[in-house]
Amino acid sequence: MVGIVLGSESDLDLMEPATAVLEGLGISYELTICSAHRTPERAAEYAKTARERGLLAIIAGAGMAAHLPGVLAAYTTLPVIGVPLSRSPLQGTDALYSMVQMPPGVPVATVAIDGARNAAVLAAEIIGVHDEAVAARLTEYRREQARKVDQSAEKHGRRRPA
Ligand code: RP5
Repeated sequence: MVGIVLGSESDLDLMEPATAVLEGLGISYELTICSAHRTPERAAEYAKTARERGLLAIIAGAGMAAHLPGVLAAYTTLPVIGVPLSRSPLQGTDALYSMVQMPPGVPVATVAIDGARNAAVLAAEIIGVHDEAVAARLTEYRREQARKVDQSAEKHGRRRPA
């Protein structure tokens, strides 16, 4: 199971792509809203109990001074994937720097700004190291992407003689 944690209800729309990917890959998840600044104790408790609750990875999305993934990472040795969200006048660069610049020894695997989809794929890849069924579904997911690109090439590709 994957844990998805959002810093605020206002982050929901930007994080839904992660749930869609996990559902498509047949991976169960739990989603909660928990703030590193407004509910710091619950954030710590969430991370401290994550492993015993059966989580294999945590995806944390937040904007602005986005300390949520870093705080979760401080309290667990599960992999934490951070999604910096474009919820600020700085359009997510603030959250990106906050997540990607973790101190040595406590990493947050940071994806692109608003990269919830890739966060879910990365979580699936982590699970797929030991779960062959998930690895097989990821292979099919890649094939499907390739098919779409090939279809686009067929539809829009052109050669214009001089
Ligand atoms: C962050 O501050 C949240 O993750 C959100 O992206 C941003 C704004 O939160 P709200 O004021 O909308 O609750 O902590």
